[in-house]
Amino acid sequence: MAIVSRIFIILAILNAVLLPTSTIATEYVVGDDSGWTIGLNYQTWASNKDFKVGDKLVFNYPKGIHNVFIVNGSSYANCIIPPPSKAHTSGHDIVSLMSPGESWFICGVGNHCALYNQKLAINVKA
Ligand SMILES: *[C@@H]1O[C@H](CO)[C@@H](O)[C@H](O)[C@H]1NC(C)=O
Ligand SMILES: [Cu+2]
Repeated sequence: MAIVSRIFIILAILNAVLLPTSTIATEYVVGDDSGWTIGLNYQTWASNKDFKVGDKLVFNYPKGIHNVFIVNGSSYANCIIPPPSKAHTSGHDIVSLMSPGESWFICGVGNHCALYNQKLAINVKA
């Protein structure tokens, strides 16, 4: 076999092996071991991360103590809680980041958002 076609085959194999890993989705546990709670600064948590479309956020918390709403920018800024039917309440809520741009999340329990800053804003890259 000619050396050129051997090189071609090796490159094709490398491409098949390496390419998917470079586009693999990352799963981020919000707040890491602390989870989704009050008394944490989620902007600090997010600040060293590069979120991209296809990644996932995992919100861990004791069921019933917190919840998760995916909200718009003004709801985030002013802690406007959407209708309860929109809440994620499992205690292990996995949210896929589907579109590029800003994404906002708040807790809708009590005044966790307004008084305890339980809110997260991230920028999702394409
Ligand atoms: C943002 O979300 C809040 C809470 O659900 C809602 O009341 C408001 O109308 C929304 N604003 C826009 C611009 O969609
Ligand atoms: Cu909460």
